[in-house]
Amino acid sequence: MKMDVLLGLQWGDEGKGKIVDVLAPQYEVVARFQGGPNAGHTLEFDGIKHVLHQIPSGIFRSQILNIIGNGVVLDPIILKKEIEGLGKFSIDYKKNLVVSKKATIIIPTHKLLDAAYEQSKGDKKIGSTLKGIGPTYQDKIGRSALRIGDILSPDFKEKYETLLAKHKTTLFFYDFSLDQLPEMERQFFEAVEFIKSLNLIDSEYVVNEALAEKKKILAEGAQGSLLDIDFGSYPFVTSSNTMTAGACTGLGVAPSRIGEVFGIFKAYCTRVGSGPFPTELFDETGEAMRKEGNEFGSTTGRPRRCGWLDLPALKYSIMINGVTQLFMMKADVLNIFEEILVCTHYELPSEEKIDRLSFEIAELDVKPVYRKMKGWNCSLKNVSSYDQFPDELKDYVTFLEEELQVPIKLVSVGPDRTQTILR
Ligand code: 2SA
Ligand code: MG
Repeated sequence: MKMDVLLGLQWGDEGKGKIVDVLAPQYEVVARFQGGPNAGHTLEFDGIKHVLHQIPSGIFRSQILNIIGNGVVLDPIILKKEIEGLGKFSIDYKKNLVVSKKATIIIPTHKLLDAAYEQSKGDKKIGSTLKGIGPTYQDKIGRSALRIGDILSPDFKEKYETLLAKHKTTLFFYDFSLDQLPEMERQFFEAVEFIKSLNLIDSEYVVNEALAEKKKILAEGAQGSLLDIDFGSYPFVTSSNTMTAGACTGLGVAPSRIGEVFGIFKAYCTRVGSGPFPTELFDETGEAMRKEGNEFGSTTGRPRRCGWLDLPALKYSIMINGVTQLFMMKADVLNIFEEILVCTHYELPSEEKIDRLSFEIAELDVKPVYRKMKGWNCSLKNVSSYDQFPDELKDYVTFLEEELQVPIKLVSVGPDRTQTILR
């Protein structure tokens, strides 16, 4: 049996939460492999809207085992709050949620460091979610981080103090206030006690044993491929590998065990945080997209930057991830436009046209080259099959498929589970 992977192909917020929830009935295991509380996966069903940050999106289905894998950076305070927030759904989280002992812990000072680093960057700031993601991965790679398994050790407090002392030196250097720290620490240690009551496991064994038992596993990506630490628009990226390869290292699954790779993209583009965005719209069209798509960060509430679909970027993401099926989200947001633009190339200042994301591109002032298409400009509310799509939407889908050379198997026409059209 192979493990399928579901990823965002843009800058995050493509609608991964919704799709995991839609696909979940086909799976027995859903696993998160990277990122942490910076993620905001929104699910809507039965008139309820729920945002998950660290808990995998299979949690609302009682037959699914949800794994927080080793590649994740976990904030105990936020996890405790998230689990408490699930109270009203009668979910048996002790049975349906497990956490890798090898996941890395976000301690309170990681969040302060995130803020200190951002502040020091001034207008070059990354636009981090301030959840401590970068500093925690930094400690992981620097071999000084704490891991979930450490909370069970009698000398956890000592290990914590060692890391804290290191952080305090840096915070002192940045002249960053520690006023909030005592309250954050109180919450942290309370949450750590709570986490001890969860099912803490060696998830690589659970995942591989599940594969050997022919169980179906879905790896749920967070953020998007263009925020990948290696291939995103560095340094305006997150600190993990958000791509398919990250699912291997973040769960302990061999590359030969990867099955389908579902690539999720929005019918347009959004980005929250700083960094290059060639098709960004600064006019009323962008404003209309933000309003129609309710494009505000689900973790931080920040307004998302909006723009037309960027094919060179999408092709790049498909290439590095080995995408086998595409899922197009939020088609309905484009209902309002009479004309829809798709970026097929970038024009360099030298007037040369390219469609590659080269190392230099971030530094260059590239202009998007657009293909104009007629919009469908009508509601998709009553559409329940592909046959009922307006012709212009069908043209949009087939044009993208030809360009991307990967089948678009699903088109989402609204936030609810039911507003999902399979092809
Ligand atoms: P970080 O916090 O260190 O990972 O930030 C680094 C960059 O990664 C971006 N990033 C995200 N982009 C889109 N969505 C994300 N999740 C939330 C959401 C974000 C929110 O679902 O809406 O609520 O604002 C996410 N997480 C990280 C971030 O903007 C930085 O550009
Ligand atoms: Mg999101």
